[in-house]
Amino acid sequence: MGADVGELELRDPTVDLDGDGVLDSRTVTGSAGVAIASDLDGDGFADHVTTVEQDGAYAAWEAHRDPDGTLQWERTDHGRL
Ligand SMILES: [Ca+2]
Repeated sequence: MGADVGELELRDPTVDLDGDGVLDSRTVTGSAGVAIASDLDGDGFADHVTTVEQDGAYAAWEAHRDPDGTLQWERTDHGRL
């Protein structure tokens, strides 16, 4: 995960993270750790991602659009569990 990852399509969400009755989030497990991706505005693309790595390092990211339309991910939190 990084600021220039770009659009992350979110298919088949399995969790209703914000409790509005719409499935909006999905957990993905890989060799590096776990990522929770959420599409809270329902456009089919993730707008929030939280990662937890095998060593306990975590980071939260939010997607923002620059005035020219370029998608940037901003790290909003990080640390170690
Ligand atoms: Ca979205």
